[in-house]
Amino acid sequence: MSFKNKTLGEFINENQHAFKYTTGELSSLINSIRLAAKVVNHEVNQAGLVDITGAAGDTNIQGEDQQKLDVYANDIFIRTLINRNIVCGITSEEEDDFIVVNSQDENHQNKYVVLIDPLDGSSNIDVNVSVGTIFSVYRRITPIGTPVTMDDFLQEGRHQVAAGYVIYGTSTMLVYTTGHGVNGFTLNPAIGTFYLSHPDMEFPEDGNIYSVNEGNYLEFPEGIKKYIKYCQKLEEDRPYTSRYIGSLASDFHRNMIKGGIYMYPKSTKNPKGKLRLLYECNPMAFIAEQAKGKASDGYTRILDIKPTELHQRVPFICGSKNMVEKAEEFMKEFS
Ligand code: P6P
Repeated sequence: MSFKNKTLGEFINENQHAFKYTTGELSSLINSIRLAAKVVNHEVNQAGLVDITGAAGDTNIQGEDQQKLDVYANDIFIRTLINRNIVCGITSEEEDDFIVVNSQDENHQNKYVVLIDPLDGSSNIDVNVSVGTIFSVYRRITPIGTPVTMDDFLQEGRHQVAAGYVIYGTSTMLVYTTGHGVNGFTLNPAIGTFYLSHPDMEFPEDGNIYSVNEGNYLEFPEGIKKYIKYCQKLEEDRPYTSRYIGSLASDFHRNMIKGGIYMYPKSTKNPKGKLRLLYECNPMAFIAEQAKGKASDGYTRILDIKPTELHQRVPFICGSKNMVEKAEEFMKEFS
């Protein structure tokens, strides 16, 4: 890593003006994510050595066995966000209900809510495969000075003011947008600093990688089945390559760099899909569109879906624009 690269802190300060609401709050918010990511990264990287892997012995509202690192990451991100006194509310995959943050001056002057999947893909932890953190930021819509309500969290994804993910992989990266493009920062662990390594990230308009759990093939909608067979068809620019890490941030990140499509369709096992709209699909869809990609549920733009509950699930198709549109064509033809 060349030290001539801009640091995350320098980048945030340089782009402060671009964030229409900021009075330095965005900087503090992204900096709190940065700090928490470094702390979680330290634990993830030594997961095999300390008693931090395996099940925590509890289940979350999704009915999923909480891994110890899930609980640890959740605690770190929530505590860091609260300590920075920027947010007025937090929703986490690991929390049944949203958290009302009573700002230190106790009069709810903070303007932002954060929705987070603190450790996505945690089932990969014990087998040393990359995992991620996904976050989404909105400006509250209820009156400042009052406790946040559910309405502050159930905004359409197009109202996000920032979104990003961290990948704890062969290197640790923070990728985020505030609505002015997508930029990627790589952690230099020797000095604990994130450096701008992937400026202005964009999805290639087309690609030849498709990511889907084909173990669920028989349960997929007909349109998805037809699209998968289209990807596998022997023709001049096919068959495509199938790549599926089982960690959304990692599959998304690879597709954004190389071109590709990620799909988590509905199935009989997951009649509304598996991925959560508020803290997985919306942030990834915001990033995708800012990177000239596309994200839908097969029919509707993800960012236009009106949420009705905190942990609701939606079918998710996301990636290179032409590939998503091809999949949507099959969904329309065979709906
Ligand atoms: P499956 C991880 O639990 C996750 O939410 C995404 O990160 C990942 O792409 C997907 O679920 C994996 O789910 O059912 O294929 O194991």
